[in-house]
Amino acid sequence: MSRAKKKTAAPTQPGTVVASFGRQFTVELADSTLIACVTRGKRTDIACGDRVAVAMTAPDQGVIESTAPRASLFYRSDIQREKLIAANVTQIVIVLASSPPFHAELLDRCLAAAEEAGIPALLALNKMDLPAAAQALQSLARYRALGYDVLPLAAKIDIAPLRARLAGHTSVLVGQSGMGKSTIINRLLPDAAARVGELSVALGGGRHTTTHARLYHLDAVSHIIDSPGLQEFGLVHVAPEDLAHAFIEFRQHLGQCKFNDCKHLTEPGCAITAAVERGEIDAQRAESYRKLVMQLMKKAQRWE
Ligand SMILES: Nc1nc2c(ncn2[C@@H]2O[C@H](COP(=O)(O)OP(=O)(O)OP(=O)(O)O)[C@@H](O)[C@H]2O)c(=O)[nH]1
Ligand SMILES: [Mg+2]
Ligand SMILES: [Zn+2]
Repeated sequence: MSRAKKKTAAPTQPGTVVASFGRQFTVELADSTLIACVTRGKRTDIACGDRVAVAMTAPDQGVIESTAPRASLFYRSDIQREKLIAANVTQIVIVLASSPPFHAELLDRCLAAAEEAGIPALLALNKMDLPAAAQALQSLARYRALGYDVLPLAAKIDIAPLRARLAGHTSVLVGQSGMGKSTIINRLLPDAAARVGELSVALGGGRHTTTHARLYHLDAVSHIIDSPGLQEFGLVHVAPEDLAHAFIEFRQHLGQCKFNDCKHLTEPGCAITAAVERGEIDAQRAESYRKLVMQLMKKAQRWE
């Protein structure tokens, strides 16, 4: 038997991360108590929705000792670093709006990330009460044609259509700033008081914007995470061949290019380019894919 005394680990309690502020986290214990937590070392790879073990250091403070294996992880990555958005979600709700206009390229990136993570996505087109709504809905026809679920919504007027789609899920709301994510939270949970982007006297005329992810409970089996508005969405963690697969309409054409390692950029004999030319793949979607691949290749050059 070893003579070295085994260090006894501090007793821990299981909990769920319900808010993440960079290196600080709020963990909810089984009895609903909220604990302000830091991590061991300088770990930052913990996300809202993670199930963790907490060692208490004070009645309302603790240290996250470990995280449980995740059923899913939704994240983005740029050249410098990875940004974890939410863990263990079963549905990604991409919130779009008729006004301000949404960026189709960002939508394509969110969808590719959802495909890559194996998490189903729902496209919620919010602010259907505004005049620009009809045109915005029309612009989503091509996503519908691909099989993506599009839900027209006016969160301010009636949240019921979305509520029905959240039952039994842990959902994360993602999208650009100002699309109405926090408004959705407030309509679902009037007590949540999530800050929404109304003009604020306190902010000297500035707008409230969500600065960190937060998990809310809708009922015992349905949960929803609000997240800060996305300004960028890199996918440099995804290999080029997986990226092509994440654009679902590419799949049926893959393996048919002249070159085995075709990246579907300007290579001759590319089956994706041919499908775009025949009108079978939307040119804008192909362009979204190409921009992602070019970003990836830039990264590869850096590290080689
Ligand atoms: N007309 C209309 N306005 C809405 C609707 N839903 C939200 N808004 C408005 O859109 C603005 C932005 O709403 P937020 O909920 O703060 O948007 P957000 O997506 O949380 O924005 P970030 O936190 O910055 O990412 C606010 O002024 C809301 O009142 C809607 O259904 N119709
Ligand atoms: Mg918000
Ligand atoms: Zn190709």
